[in-house]
Parts: sequence; C-alpha cells; structure tokens
Amino acid sequence: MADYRLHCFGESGNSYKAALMLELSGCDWAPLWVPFFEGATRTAEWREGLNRMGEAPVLVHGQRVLTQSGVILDYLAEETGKFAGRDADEKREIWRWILFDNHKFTSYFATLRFMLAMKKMPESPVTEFLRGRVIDAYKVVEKQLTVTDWLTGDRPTIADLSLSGYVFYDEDVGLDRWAMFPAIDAWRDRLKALPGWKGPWDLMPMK
Ligand SMILES: N[C@@H](CCC(=O)N[C@@H](CS)C(=O)NCC(=O)O)C(=O)O
Repeated sequence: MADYRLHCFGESGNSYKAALMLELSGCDWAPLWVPFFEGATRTAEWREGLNRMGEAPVLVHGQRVLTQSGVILDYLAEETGKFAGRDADEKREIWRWILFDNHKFTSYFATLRFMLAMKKMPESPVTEFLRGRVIDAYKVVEKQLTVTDWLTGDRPTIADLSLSGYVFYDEDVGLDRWAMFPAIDAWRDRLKALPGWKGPWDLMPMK
C-alpha cells in the first residue's frame, strides 16, 4: 500500500494542489477516486469517517487523516522538507497567500466554474458578481507576480502549489484569463517547468 493515499477526483483543483505536492516531492502516493458528482462527500460514511466538513481532498498517512488543502500542503512540507518556508517569517508569508487563495483566488473561480461548466447554469447576477471577484483576486496575484517570480520570493513554495489548483483547467467561464493576466500565465509556465510537473488529468482519476 502507498505511504500516502489521497481521496480526490480529477475535476477538483483543491485536490490537485495536494496531488501536485505529493508528485513533485517524490512521495509514494496513490489517488483514491471520490465519486463526488454522485454525492460521495454528502454521505454519513464520508462525513463521519473522513471529513465532517464534507469536502475533498482528504489525505491519509498512517493513522493521520488530514483535510483542507492548505493544512495538507503544510503537513507535507514539514514531512518532506520540500516547498517549505525557511523560517517563521517565510512560513507566515506562505500562510498569507494560502489563506488569500482559499478565500478568494481559488474559491471565487472554482464556484464560477462549478456553476457554469459543471452545473451548466445560465449567466445570472450571481455569475456576473463572481466573475468580478475572480478578476479582482487575479489582479492581486498578477501584481505580486510582476514583483517576484514566485508568490513569496525567488523559489516555489507550497503557496505556489496552493494557488495553482485551478490554473490548469481551461473550461470556458467567460474570461480570457491568460490574455488578461500575463504575469500569472508566465508563472504557469514556470510551474510546468518544475521537474516532475503533471497536470490534474495526469495525476487524478476523472469521471
Ligand atoms: N478549503 C477547502 C475547499 C475544499 C473544497 O471545497 N472541495 C470541494 C471539491 S473541489 C468540495 O468537496 N466541495 C463540497 C461542498 O462544497 O459541498 C480545501 O482547500 O481543501
């Protein structure tokens, strides 16, 4: 059995953050497919056995069951020594970006994508609002990436892996993200150039 088992599914950018970290760090890991669209994370089995918050990803390592991609990334950085902050200040800086990612950068985009590309909902004031929030969050990251190559400085950390969750999916959500945000696009190329990089579709089973 693999050392690390990641409950995940290919459409999940939040799962991809953990999958990419495991892969780039050379961990012995295996994905376990979550039938998310069949309601797996809503079952009592999931909520009582794996994650009371009702979300994927879930990482199992020995007796540990970890949820929240940011916590998983932090744990793996500690375990492997890869993509970690070098001191307390850098660790705090990394957490600033992970929190911003979870609140805004990933969250607004993932919700917009879920509504339009997964649920095939029509455009509405809600999608319009979310698109505006995506643009605002992307502007913040664009600005940072014109100052530094990676989010917290001159080398990639788990902050970069966290924000990379949804930047390799290309469903149409009414935004030409890479034309609008060239510094983020260039950062995507830097991510892709990391040794061992793979896209979400190559790391996790899809429906
Ligand atoms: N902040 C969480 C977000 C996890 C999340 O929202 N996962 C989605 C799948 S990508 C989910 O399970 N959603 C279920 C729901 O919102 O009910 C993390 O980073 O792990």
